[in-house]
Amino acid sequence: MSFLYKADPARGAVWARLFAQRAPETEFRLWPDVGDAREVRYLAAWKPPEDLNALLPNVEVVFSTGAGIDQFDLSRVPDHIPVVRMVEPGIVEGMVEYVTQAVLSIHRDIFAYAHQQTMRQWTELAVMPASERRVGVLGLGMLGQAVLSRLKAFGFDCAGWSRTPRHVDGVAGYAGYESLDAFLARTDVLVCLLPLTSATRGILDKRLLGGLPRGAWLINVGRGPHLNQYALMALLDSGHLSGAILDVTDPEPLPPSHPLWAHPKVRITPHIASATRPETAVEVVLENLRRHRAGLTMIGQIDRTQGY
Ligand code: NDP
Ligand code: OXD
Repeated sequence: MSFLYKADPARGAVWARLFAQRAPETEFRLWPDVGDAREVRYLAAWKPPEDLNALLPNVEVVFSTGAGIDQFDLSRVPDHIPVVRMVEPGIVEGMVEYVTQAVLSIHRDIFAYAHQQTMRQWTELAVMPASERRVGVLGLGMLGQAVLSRLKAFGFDCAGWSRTPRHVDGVAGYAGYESLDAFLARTDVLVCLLPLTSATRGILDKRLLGGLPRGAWLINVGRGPHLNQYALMALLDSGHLSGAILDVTDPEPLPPSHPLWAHPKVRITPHIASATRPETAVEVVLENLRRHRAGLTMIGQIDRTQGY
């Protein structure tokens, strides 16, 4: 029984070492060294090969090496094969760190001070109590919930929006499109942690961003295609929004001539908010292999009808 890994080769080498230590009975193969493809039962990939069915005819489970699954063309994965995304503590920790630093940088005026520094200016700005800063997270899943729990501990006034009602201690919950306007109207810092699906593509548009109070900020750590980048720039230029921190763009990377690169109110990072950590991810994958053999639902198994 073989397990094939098709993603970043340097990380793959770490997965290979961990598999050798933790599951020596499983033969671990690193793409493109597929070997006898008929022996491959499990595939872990950032993007599966396009001809998955023809290339790996005996695959029983396809794992995403990321938390998101939008990079998969699910129509090419036969219906009987379960698709499992990465639900593991390492990726959660990374996202909590990134969003916390982004919210705190906004909250403590780090961008305004960076601008002051370019002018050799030494001016104190008033500090707003965290309890008066309203943070709202789109997406109350694995990542949104963890981020909100940490931000709550700083005392921020927190809310979250999801498709179905979710409870997070101390966080105001909003569910469904009928509650979106009310959620936006109380949000000074909006964090997007939605999966990219047909329902959420382009959701961060003129209407949604325009529904935020004047002076609000956007942190997009979901996916680039959630955001209409031209609507964002128009709202930044009109002063409706104060700034944006974008870890994801469309496309990635943006072409050198793209106006977002040089926009004074935009900070860009190259999709590094979080990544699967092999040490913790391999444990979850091994648990999932056990569950699969026992006929149990796996951790992170997606609902194909929802696309996440
Ligand atoms: P989950 O699947 O655990 O959670 C998704 C959340 O979004 C759920 O609360 C879900 O609602 C909600 N949601 C989905 N569709 C809608 C909709 N149409 N309307 C309202 N709410 C909706 O995902 P994760 O938290 O694990 O990850 C979220 C995303 O973060 C990933 O898909 C990926 O795109 C991105 N990501 C980015 C990384 C980066 O480095 N920038 C790293 C890792 C992930 P409900 O609870 O009702 O199901
Ligand atoms: C992910 C990502 O989805 O890295 O895991 O973006």
